Amino acid sequence: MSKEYKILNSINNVNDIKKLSQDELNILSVEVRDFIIESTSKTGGHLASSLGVVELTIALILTYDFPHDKVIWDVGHQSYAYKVLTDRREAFVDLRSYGGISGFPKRNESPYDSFDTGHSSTSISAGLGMCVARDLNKENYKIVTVIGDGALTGGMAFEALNNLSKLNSNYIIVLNDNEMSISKSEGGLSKALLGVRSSKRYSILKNRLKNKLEKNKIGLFFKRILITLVNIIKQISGSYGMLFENLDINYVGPIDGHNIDELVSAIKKTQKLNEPVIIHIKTVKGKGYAPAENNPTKFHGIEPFDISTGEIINKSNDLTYTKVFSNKLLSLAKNDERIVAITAAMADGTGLKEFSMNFKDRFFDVGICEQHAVTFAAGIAVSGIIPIVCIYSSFLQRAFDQIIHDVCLQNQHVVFAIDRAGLVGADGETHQGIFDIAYLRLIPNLTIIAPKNVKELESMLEYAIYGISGPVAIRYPRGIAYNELNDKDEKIILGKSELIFDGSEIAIVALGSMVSTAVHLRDRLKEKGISPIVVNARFAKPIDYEMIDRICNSNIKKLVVMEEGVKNGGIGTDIESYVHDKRYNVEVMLITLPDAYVEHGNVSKLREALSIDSLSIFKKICDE
Ligand SMILES: Cc1ncc(C[n+]2csc(CCOP(=O)(O)OP(=O)(O)O)c2C)c(N)n1
Repeated sequence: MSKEYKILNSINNVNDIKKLSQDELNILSVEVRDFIIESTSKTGGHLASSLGVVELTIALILTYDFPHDKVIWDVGHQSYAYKVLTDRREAFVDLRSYGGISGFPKRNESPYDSFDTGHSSTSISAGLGMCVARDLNKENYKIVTVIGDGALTGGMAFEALNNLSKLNSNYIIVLNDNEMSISKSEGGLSKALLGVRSSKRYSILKNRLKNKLEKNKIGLFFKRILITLVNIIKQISGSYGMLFENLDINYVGPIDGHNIDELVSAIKKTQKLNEPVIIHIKTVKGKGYAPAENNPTKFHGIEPFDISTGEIINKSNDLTYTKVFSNKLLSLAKNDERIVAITAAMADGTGLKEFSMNFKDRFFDVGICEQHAVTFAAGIAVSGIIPIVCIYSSFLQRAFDQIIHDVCLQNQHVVFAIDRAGLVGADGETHQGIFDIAYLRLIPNLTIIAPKNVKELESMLEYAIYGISGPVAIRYPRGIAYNELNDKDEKIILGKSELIFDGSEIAIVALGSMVSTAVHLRDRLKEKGISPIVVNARFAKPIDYEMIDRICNSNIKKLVVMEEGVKNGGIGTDIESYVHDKRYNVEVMLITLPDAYVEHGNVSKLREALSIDSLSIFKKICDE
C-alpha cells in the first residue's frame, strides 16, 4: 500500500507482533487504524466497529497462538484489524468487491478465520461447540469469542450463556461494550451493563481461591462460605458482574479496551481458569477517527468517503425503496393510531428513524432479536393494533418458526416489511436476501407481494394494512427505487397480477425487482421483431393462475418467469409445474438465482455473473 507504515510494514507474520515493545505496539495500533481508515475510505465497509477493537485484536494476538488457537468474531464486521494483522493486508484493496476478500470472517478465505459469521449473536454458541469438540478430541488449543453489547441482546447469545456453566475448560468471551449497536443500544441489558460500567472493578479473586480450595475436602466447605461471602459483598457494593455470575459464569471487568497492557494482563490471568470467563471491556466505537467517533451510526457501514471531512463521495440523492417505504409509512401512521412499527436494531437501515421521532410510543426497537420481534408483533396484533415488522430478508430467516407458529397459524394481521430482498451486494453470502420467497411461500395463510416500482410499493403498503386482514409480507430490494411504469397502476386485488404490455410469441412474468429487467428485455426483443407480453406478477403467493391460463391459451410458445430468489420454492418452479400439470404446450424458462449461496460483490456484477441481467436473459432466449 502507498503509505509508509513503520511498524505495520515490518510485520510479515502474525508472530512478529509478539516481538514488539510496548511503544511499538502503541504505534502499531495507530498505524492499523490509519490503514483501515485509508482503505475503507476507498472500498467502503464496516469502519467504526473495526476501529473500536484494534487494541483488543493486538492483545488477542499477543496472548493467543493463531491459527492454532481460534477466535470467533460475532457478526464479524469488526474483524478488519484481525484480517490486516493476520494474512490479508494486501488484499484490502479488493475488500468486499467481486472476487476480493469478504468483509466478514470466512473459513475458506484464511486459516486464521475459524468460524463464518455475518448474522449476529452466534459466537458464544459456536465457541462453546468448538470447546466441546476440542475436549472430546483431547486437543489443547484455546478458544476465544468476541461479542458486542448489541449482539449480546440476541436470544441466541442468552441461550448459549445458559449453557456455558457445563463447560469445564477454558473459554474466554470478550464482551466488547461500546454502548452502541448500529444505533444506541436499547433495552434492559444495556441498562444493566451501564451499571457494570460504573461499578468498581471486580477481580477474579473468587475463582482463584475457588480453584485452590477445591483441591481438598475442608477446602470445599470453605469454598461455599467464601462464595457466599463474596456474593454478598458484591451485591452490597453493587457489582453488576452478578448479572453473569448468577448464571455461574466468571466475570472480569470492566477493563479499558484501548489499553493493551490491561487487556493482556486480564486475558493471561483468565486463560488459567478451567471454566468459561466473560471479560467485559469498554471501548469507543469509531475510536481514533473523529468523524466516526462523533457519528458511529453513519460509520457503522459506510460507502467510500473523503477522509478529511468524513463525507461520502458520490452521495446519491436518488430515491431508495427504503425511503419510499419510510415516507409512506409515516403518512399512513399520521392518520391511523393503530399503526405501530417494530425493528430489530435496524431503525436506520429499515427507514424507521423518522417514524421513531414522530411516534415515540408506537415505535419499538427490540434489539437484535428478530424472533422476539415477530412474536411480539403477533401479541400486539391480537388486540387489533397493526404491527409493521421491518426486518431485512436475510435476518428474517431467524424468525421462521415465529412466523409460522405465532403469526400465520393464528392468521394474525401482521405486516412484514422485508427490505434488502434479493441481491444486496458487498455484504455477501450471509446477507443476500435470496431465500425469503422460498421459505415464506411454504407458510399457509401468508400473502406475499413485491412491488415493481416506487408507486406500487406505496400502494402495496396501503393494501397490506387496509386490504388484507391476515399476515402479509412485502418484499422490496436494496437501493435505488425503479421510478418508471408509473402510468401502470391498476388497483391491487388479492392474487391478481398486472398486465403491463400485451404481445405475442413470448410472455414474461416477472416478480418485483425483475419487472424492470423484463421491460429492458422487452426492448431488446422488440429490436429483434418480437413483442413479448410483460406481466407484473405482484403476488408471490397466491399466484395468479388465471393469468397463466390466459397466457398459455393464447399464441404464446415460451413463458419466461423471472424472480430474484433461489429456484427451489420460487414462483417459477410452481408455475412450471402448473403448466406441466395442465399439459399446456408452452415451454417454461425459469430465470432465478441458483440454489446456492451468492458471494459478495457489486449487485450489477453479480446479476451478470448469475445471468439474471436483461442481456444474459436475451442471449439465453436467442440461443434456444
Ligand atoms: C441477525 C442479525 N440482525 C441484524 C444484523 C445487523 N447488524 C450488524 S452489526 C449490528 C450491531 C452490532 O452491535 P454490536 O454487537 O454492539 O457491535 P458494534 O458494531 O457496536 O461493535 C447489527 C444490528 C445482523 N448482522 N444480524
